[in-house]
Amino acid sequence: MSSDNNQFETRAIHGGQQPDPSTGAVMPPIYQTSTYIQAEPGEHKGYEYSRTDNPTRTMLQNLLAAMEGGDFALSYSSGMAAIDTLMRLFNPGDHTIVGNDVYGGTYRLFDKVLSRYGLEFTFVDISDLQAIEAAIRPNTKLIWLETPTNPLLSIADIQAVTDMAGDNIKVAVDNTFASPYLQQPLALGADYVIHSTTKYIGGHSDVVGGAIILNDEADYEQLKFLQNAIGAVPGPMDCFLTLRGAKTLHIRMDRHSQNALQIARFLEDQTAVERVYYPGLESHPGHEIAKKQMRDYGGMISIIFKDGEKAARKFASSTKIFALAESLGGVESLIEHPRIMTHASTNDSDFSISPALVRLSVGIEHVDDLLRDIQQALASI
Ligand code: P1T
Repeated sequence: MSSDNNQFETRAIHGGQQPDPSTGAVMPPIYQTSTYIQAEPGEHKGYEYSRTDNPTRTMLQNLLAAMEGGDFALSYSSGMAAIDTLMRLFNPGDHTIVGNDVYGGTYRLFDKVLSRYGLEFTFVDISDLQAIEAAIRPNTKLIWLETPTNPLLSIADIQAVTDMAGDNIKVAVDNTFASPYLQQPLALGADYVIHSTTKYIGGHSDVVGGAIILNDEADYEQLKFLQNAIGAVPGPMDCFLTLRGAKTLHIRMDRHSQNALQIARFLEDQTAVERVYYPGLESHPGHEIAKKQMRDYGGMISIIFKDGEKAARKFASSTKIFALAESLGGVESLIEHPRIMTHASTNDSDFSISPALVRLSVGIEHVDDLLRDIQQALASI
């Protein structure tokens, strides 16, 4: 898979895929079966039971590995299931350094669930290399980066962090906001890439899923064991939908990025807006690092309103094309209020989200229509 030397666009369409050998079907069949016939006990064609393996899932996993330039990929029933399974590589007493701006569900899983099983977490600003280094303890086993972060779009220098982590500390990158088209963490030294494939990879807001991509064979074997032992696997129909969506990732990401940059520049000039978070803006503190490690800057923007929560809520309720809904990364534009919606689980922490903040997932509609929608919503506040 990583020996596939084709460009990303070709790998996104053909990576790890072959026409179905029995029928010649060019598109992956949906193997809607839970079990497989055996000639004799233990004698089968590589598939025994669909929690363990399913051919549609195998094709999705092959594609995801090819897209991230990794040797192995594993698919899960959600991004959270992928994250939970990855964390089971670690043992009670192991310490993880995590960004203090991460998806609210990731914070909730680490702080409210996994900490009960003896895993230790320290939350730091991952755009600050010294802060990460200062948090390292003798029992630190993992550094967990989301970059760009959700929802503040902070940027971690992946290469600098993996260099600092050395051989004894693993580095995981949640690459959901960037997608494998815009950023390839394994090539920058990361050990694990995690995705909520619900987002840009699926791309059409019609399926929930997750993935882990990696190069280390021993870790892969352990994760494959855990995938079967825990059972948080996607069904064949969900694998098919994700596969179908993934093939157009590159052209969608180009348009998401173009639209978002234009909208971020427009928002920067608006008097109602105090601050715009978008790594493609020269004013963004992580812009130079983003430029170095990303192909483009993606479709996610956050904004702080000068008039606080009231203005943020009114704006989020007034758009007509941007739909007020959780999630991101689909072809359609979405808007949400993280403090009330996706990040409510951090409200009791030191890094709760400002009530004046609204997050946009900029879709691939015509940018003039999106700008007009934003203008009329600004006029309403
Ligand atoms: O929703 P799920 O597929 O389980 O993925 C969880 C997840 C993991 N990592 C990141 C960076 C994410 O943004 C998410 C999910 N995020 C949202 C639903 C959201 O609206 O931010």
